[in-house]
Amino acid sequence: MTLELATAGESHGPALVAIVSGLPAGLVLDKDAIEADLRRRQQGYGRSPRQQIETDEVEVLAGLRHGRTLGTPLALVVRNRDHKNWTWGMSPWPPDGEPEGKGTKPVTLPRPGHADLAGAQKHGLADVRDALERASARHTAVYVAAGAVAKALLGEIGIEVAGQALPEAGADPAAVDEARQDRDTLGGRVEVRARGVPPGLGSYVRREDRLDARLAAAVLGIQAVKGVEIGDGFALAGLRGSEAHDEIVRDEGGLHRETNRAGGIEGGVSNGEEIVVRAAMKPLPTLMRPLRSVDLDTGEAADALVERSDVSAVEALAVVAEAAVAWELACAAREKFGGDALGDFVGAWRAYLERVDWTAR
Ligand code: EPS
Repeated sequence: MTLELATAGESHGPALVAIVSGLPAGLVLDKDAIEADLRRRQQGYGRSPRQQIETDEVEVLAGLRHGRTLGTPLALVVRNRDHKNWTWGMSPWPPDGEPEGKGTKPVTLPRPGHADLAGAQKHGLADVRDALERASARHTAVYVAAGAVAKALLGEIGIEVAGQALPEAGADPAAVDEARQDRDTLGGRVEVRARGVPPGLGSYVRREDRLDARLAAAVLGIQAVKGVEIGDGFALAGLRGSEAHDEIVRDEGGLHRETNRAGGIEGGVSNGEEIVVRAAMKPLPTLMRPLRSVDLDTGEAADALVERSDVSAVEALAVVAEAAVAWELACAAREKFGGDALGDFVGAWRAYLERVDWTAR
C-alpha cells in the first residue's frame, strides 16, 4: 500500500489537475488548510505579476464526502485564472474565430536554462510553447495541494513538516531589489524539516526504497532545483568519521542522538531524529535582459524569449519542497503502516511505537 500521484496541466491551460490514490478512508481534509498552502506558495518577495492574476483555490471532484476521504481516488483541481487571456492560444481544441489574446504566435527563441530547447528537440516541436507550458513551475501549485493532503495524513501520526527559505540570495529583499533593477534573477536555498518521524521509514534493502534517495528525487524533481543535501550533506565530506556521526544515547525518552548531522536518515532509513533536507535553486531562466540564443525558425543568432518573470521564487520553493518532502514521507508511512481505514493506519503506528524504544521529542 502506497500513495500515488498523477498530475496534468499546462501553465496557461484551463486548469491543473492531481489525482491522489492510496489514501485511507476517514481522513478529514480542511479546504482552508490546503488553500493556506496554495497562498503561501504564491507569496514571497520577487514574484512575477502573474501572481496578481492568480488566486489559487482547490476544487475537489472526487474521493471526498463531507470533508472525509472515501478511500477512493481524490481528484483535485486548481484553475488557471490567467487562462482567460489565453483562450484562443491555449484552446485544447482547434480554436474558433480569429487569433486573439496571448499565445497566438509560435515561440522560437529558446531560453538558456529553461526546458525550451531540449523539450522542443525531444518532442519535435515547432512552437517552443508546447514544451514550456508543462515545464513551467506553475505546475507546482497542484503538487502543493497534494502535499497539503499528505500533511493531513502525517498529522494523524504526529509528523509535522515545515519548509523555509534560507535568508540569503533570492530570499533577501535587498538582493531581489538590486537584481530587479539590473533586470536579472536570483536563486537561493531552502530547508525542509520534518519532526516526529519515527525510526524505520524507508529501507536499506533496495535503492529505490531508500528514504534519502526518494526525498532527493522528489526535491530534484521540482523546477529549478539543481542540488539536494540531507543533513550536513556536502560538508560531511570534509570531516573525520569521529566528527561526522551522531552518537547513540539513551534516556527516559528512549534511544536518540544529541547531534543530527545525518539529517535523520541512516542507511536510507529514518532514525527518529528530525529529517533535514536542503535544496539549491538556480536563478530563474526568464531574463528581462536576455541571454544569447538561436531562432529555431531561421537558424540565426538572436536573443532569448523575454516574458514577464519572477525575479526570485525561492520562498515559493520552500513551500513546494515542503510539499514534496511531506508527500514522500506520507508514501513511506503508508508503506509501513498500511490500512484501509484511517483508524487501521493510526493503530498500526501506535502498535509499532510500543515496540520501538523511541518517543517523539
Ligand atoms: C514560470 C513563468 C511565470 C511564473 C510561473 C512559472 O509564468 P508566466 O509565464 O505566466 O508569467 O509566474 O509561475 C507561476 C505561474 C506560478 O503560479 O508559480 C516558468 O516558466 O516556470
